[in-house]
Amino acid sequence: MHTVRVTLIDVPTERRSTGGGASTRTVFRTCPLCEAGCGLELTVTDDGVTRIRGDRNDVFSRGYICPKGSTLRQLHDDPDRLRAPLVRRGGRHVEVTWAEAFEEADRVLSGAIERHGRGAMGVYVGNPNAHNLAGLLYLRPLLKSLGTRNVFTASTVDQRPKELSSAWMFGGGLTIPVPDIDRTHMLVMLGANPYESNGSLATAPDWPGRIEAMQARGGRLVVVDPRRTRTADQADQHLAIRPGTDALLLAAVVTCLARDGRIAPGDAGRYVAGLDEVVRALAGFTPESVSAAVGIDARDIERLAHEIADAPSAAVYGRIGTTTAEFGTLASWLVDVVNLVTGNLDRPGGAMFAKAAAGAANTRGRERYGRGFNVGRHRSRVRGLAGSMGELPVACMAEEIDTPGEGQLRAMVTVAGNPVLSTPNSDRLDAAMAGLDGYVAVDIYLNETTRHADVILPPPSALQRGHYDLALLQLALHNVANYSPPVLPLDDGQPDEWAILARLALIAQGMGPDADVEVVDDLVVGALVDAAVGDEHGPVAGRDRAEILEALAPRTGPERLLDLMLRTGPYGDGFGARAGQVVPGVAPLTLDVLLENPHGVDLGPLEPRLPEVLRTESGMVEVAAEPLMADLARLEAVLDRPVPQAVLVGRRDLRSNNSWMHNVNVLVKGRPRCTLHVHPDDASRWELVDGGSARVASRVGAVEVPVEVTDAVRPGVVSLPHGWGHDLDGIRLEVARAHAGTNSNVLTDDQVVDDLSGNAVLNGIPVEVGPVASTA
Ligand SMILES: Nc1nc2c(c(=O)[nH]1)N[C@H]1C(S)=C(S)[C@@H](COP(=O)(O)OP(=O)(O)OC[C@H]3O[C@@H](n4cnc5c(=O)[nH]c(N)nc54)[C@H](O)[C@@H]3O)O[C@H]1N2
Ligand SMILES: Nc1nc2c(c(=O)[nH]1)N[C@H]1C(S)=C(S)[C@@H](COP(=O)(O)OP(=O)(O)OC[C@H]3O[C@@H](n4cnc5c(=O)[nH]c(N)nc54)[C@H](O)[C@@H]3O)O[C@H]1N2
Ligand code: SF4
Ligand SMILES: [Mo]
Repeated sequence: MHTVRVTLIDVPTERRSTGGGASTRTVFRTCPLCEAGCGLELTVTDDGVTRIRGDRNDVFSRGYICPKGSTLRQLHDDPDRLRAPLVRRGGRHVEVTWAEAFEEADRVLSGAIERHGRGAMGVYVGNPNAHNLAGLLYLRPLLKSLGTRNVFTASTVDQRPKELSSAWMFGGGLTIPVPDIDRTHMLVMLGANPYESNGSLATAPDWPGRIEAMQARGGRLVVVDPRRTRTADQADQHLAIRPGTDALLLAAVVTCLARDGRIAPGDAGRYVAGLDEVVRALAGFTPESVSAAVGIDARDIERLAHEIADAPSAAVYGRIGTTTAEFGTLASWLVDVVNLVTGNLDRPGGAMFAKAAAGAANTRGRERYGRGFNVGRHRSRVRGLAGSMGELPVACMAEEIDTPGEGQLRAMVTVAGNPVLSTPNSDRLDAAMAGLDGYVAVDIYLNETTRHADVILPPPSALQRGHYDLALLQLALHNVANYSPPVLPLDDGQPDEWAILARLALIAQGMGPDADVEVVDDLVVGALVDAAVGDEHGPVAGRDRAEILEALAPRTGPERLLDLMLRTGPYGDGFGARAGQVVPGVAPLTLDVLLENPHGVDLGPLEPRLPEVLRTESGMVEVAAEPLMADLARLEAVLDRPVPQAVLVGRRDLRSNNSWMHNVNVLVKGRPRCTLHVHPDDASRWELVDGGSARVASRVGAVEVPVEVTDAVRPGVVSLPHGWGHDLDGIRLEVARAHAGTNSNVLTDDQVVDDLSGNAVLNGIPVEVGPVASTA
């Protein structure tokens, strides 16, 4: 069978030395494991990668690295990482050749399409796709070829609320303002713990260093979190909010400022429509009226409001604790409203928009104006949940599979996802997936989800592919561009991940397992070139398609697409159209320019982008977008709702990464990390002891977990991390199994979502907690 390889390009600046027969080279690449995007320096010998440390010369990370960064080597060497495809035979997964695997994938997918129709096909796309050019660029042809609307992604257990509020306000789902930490005088952080997570929806390496530098300049950090996290420990003030109530807090901040006549949007105000309407609509949410519900003294709310308004600059930033919540979209919106009314939107030191070198919708087409944005054009079959951005909320995936009837989901494709551990009511989803009529997984592990697959197609390891943070650099705190070529070659016969996706697309189109994947690649690049030459505002408007394609040759695969996007991007060479430098000292960008700069290219600090960044119909920041305003009634209704005995929230640990890095021994050794944090007062009330076990039950499930008594969690709140529970049959994760932990998503409720976005509510889950009933 014909396999395709991305041409390995030698880094011109890499150092090579030869001694004792073994050649040693030093290469640089961006870490793809989390959103921080740190530069790594790798030592590579004939035996493979022998050392990984932070790249001191990286233009963005300057040597910073976390304990996960150096484990790219352990991940590559992990004996459990799949190197050959698996198919299920007689209930067991066995290794087969790539040709056999694609034939089986064809039987499974074409068979399911024939038996049940395309409407019965479903797809789940997981988080690592956001860090992978293959996923970002070649999933679309696969989804199109499958011809189904049952598309689910990890976005709806994550940031969908922020994408929606941004799309309504600014006209683009990734047009998300990021906190300008490096220049701000005050950072207010809600539901984020970058000392563990390394930051999210705001790309920057070394949050701890940046925050501490801000404080050393005299800046203040305020952390709003029901737990006293490591980030909160560093804060000048910690407000231990009641889970799920950030929208109330932020609404009260706005009202407090309005009462004091301090609504002052500054320069951004010129481009804002509907601010008065918003201020009026929030008037009922006062520090006094929300105080009991949010669990924060009204005076502290007033003080917070005044401090933000008084600071020479301030940036309010919200993350997982605010988005995976009942009012996730309102909270996401109100974060930006507070930034706006205090004059901090789009100014240095406030919340600003990155200008990415490649792939950003807010640098394409006509400046300022766009088409507007809607949700709910497509609704889920069983519950009628609103879809958005071409996807349905993953909280309804299980019911779409296990509820019979016309349109029932009967076959699945998952790509880099582990929804059995990462989405709500996992037991239900686990059972549902076991009942599928066909399932093809693209994944590096036989894990809790892929154990249900008929075929598992493993892509190469991260060290065997090129890397460019196409998505995350759109949210960077400083404009940079950095491409890393593959460090190690592909194994014999191993298709690259993009080629796996392309081949599945051909299979889904009914073209069989042997069709030429280059056809898909050519279609993808052709469509992008057409869009570029058809963009009358772009640098290659009206140019000849063949000429552009010729200029991109002989590259193929993701690198060809990236070169195109860089060259037609805001700093690109425009294929000759842009001769002068956009950024002083930086040559107009092409992929070759990035290859010549293995430590990255510095494109400068963020600059104000209003109004050109907008793509709204009106050309204004639509702060009073109708769906947001309409949802305020739902928020008002919770003001006097009774408080449950206890609510569950999550947490992250620096040495973990969602569900899939627990098979790396250096990360899981030591004390167990999957414990239930319980406040001492609650522990005595519920008869729990440190080191003992607790039973935690929610509407949908119950678990038994080890207890860690700590005053770092607010009374009435318990915390359990997600991504654990590696004790299921049929998985191949030896290290993880020995540190199995408990799956917190057995407790989260698939029926409770943020109504506006359909995003799962993973924090603030009502639970009952008690001792484990002693057995004989
Ligand atoms: N080490 C590590 N790093 C990671 C990941 C990982 O699993 N491990 N995952 C990556 C991914 S996919 C993401 S999306 C990012 C997430 O990045 P972050 O959002 O920084 O992640 P968390 O550490 O979960 O922080 C969420 C915080 O919200 C708090 N919280 C819970 N409920 C509420 C609430 O109602 N209100 C408020 N104000 N706070 C609340 C929690 O106590 C927690 O401290 O991290 C990324 N980085
Ligand atoms: N209770 C609770 N649940 C949560 C969260 C929470 O805070 N609390 N956080 C949510 C968030 S923010 C997220 S993003 C989701 C994540 O949800 P998912 O994306 O479903 O889960 P991951 O654990 O990231 O699983 C990634 C999968 O990709 C595979 N993989 C890793 N690298 C590659 C690769 O290069 N190619 C391919 N093809 N596969 C690869 C891994 O083996 C694993 O199966 O979890 C969510 N779930
Ligand atoms: S912070 Fe994130 S990007 Fe940086 S080394 Fe750690 S895992 Fe990699
Ligand atoms: Mo995430």
